[in-house]
Amino acid sequence: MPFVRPTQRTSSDESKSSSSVLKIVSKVRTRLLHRVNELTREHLTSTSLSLSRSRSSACKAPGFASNSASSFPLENPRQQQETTAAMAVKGRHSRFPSRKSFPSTLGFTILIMFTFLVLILLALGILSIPGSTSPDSPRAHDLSSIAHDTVHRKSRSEEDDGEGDRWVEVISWEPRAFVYHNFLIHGLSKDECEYLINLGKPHMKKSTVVDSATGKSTDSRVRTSSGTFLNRGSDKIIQSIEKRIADFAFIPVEHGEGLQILHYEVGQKYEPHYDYFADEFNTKNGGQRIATVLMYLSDVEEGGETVFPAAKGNYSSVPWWNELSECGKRGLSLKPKRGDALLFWSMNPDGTLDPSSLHGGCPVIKGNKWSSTKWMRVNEYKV
Ligand SMILES: O=C(O)CCC(=O)C(=O)O
Repeated sequence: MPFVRPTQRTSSDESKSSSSVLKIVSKVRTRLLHRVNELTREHLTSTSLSLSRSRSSACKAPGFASNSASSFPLENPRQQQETTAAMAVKGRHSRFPSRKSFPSTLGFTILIMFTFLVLILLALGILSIPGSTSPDSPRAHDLSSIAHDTVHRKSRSEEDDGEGDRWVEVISWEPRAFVYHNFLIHGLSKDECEYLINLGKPHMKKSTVVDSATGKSTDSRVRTSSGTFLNRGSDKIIQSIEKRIADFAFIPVEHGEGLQILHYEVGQKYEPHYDYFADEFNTKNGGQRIATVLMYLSDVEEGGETVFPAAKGNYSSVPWWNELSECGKRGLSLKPKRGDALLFWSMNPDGTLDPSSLHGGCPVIKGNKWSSTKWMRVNEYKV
């Protein structure tokens, strides 16, 4: 399958389309003005014609011809009467609008012009239909409101001894990214974070990346963490976490690769990359990677943020901006928080790859970072 990146809409495309809209608007305006002028001229002509006709018939005795250019010689009064009657009939079918029809034609033209103007203002976003947007709804890509755009769930402490509320937060629409706070149970009697760390710890190896030319895993300075994979569904706790991930992402458990446990020490990182593949070899089983759920198994004192350098929006407006490292300030970033899960999509709803899903793990500056990644495929991933 050829690797094709979808084209992005640029600001020059936008200015081209708005200049063509303006051209159309000015053309229509000129034509409408021209039509109004034409109607006005026709009205004046028909008014002066009927005025001159009524003046001549009022001033002249029957049987006398006028010298004016609009009159004609008449043989006798009877002939004149017939001719006047014929003119009256003809006048009713005249090409010119009658005095009565003129105001309605003009009114109709003005109405059309007004409707057209309203439509243009709506299309350009200068006008909006009342009730279609609320004054409280945030504008696209406005990230300042995200901290409290949440769906609250039953508190963990009410159902078991976990910590904190469970709630979902939208952190970005390009890429589509959501945080599920307190996704993993990390309470006194049950701690899924600790459980996953302990399962992975004895098997940690230097992490690898996929070589896009060969499709094979290779060692790289781009990714300096260590990690290991856990088999899908290998025990009850893993099954329960995988079921929760499937519910969160609306992607069946069977589409998921095995959980990966990752450990970053001070200075270790994962440079910005895509989770989708650029080779055919890695998509044979399950197709392309569609979404990722990244679970934080530990807090990190400093650094270690997950950063999206190509995210659209004013990412410096996030409420946690001042807590971010230099690397974290290079895009939309999330600070690791024990128990939280980040879901983001590598593909758009239309099935194209989303280049705004570029992401990386910033170097840890102080402390340790433990996390677990679940990659999900478009189709069933056979294990
Ligand atoms: O650790 C992180 O924050 C990023 C990890 C990552 O990019 C991945 O696992 O694909």
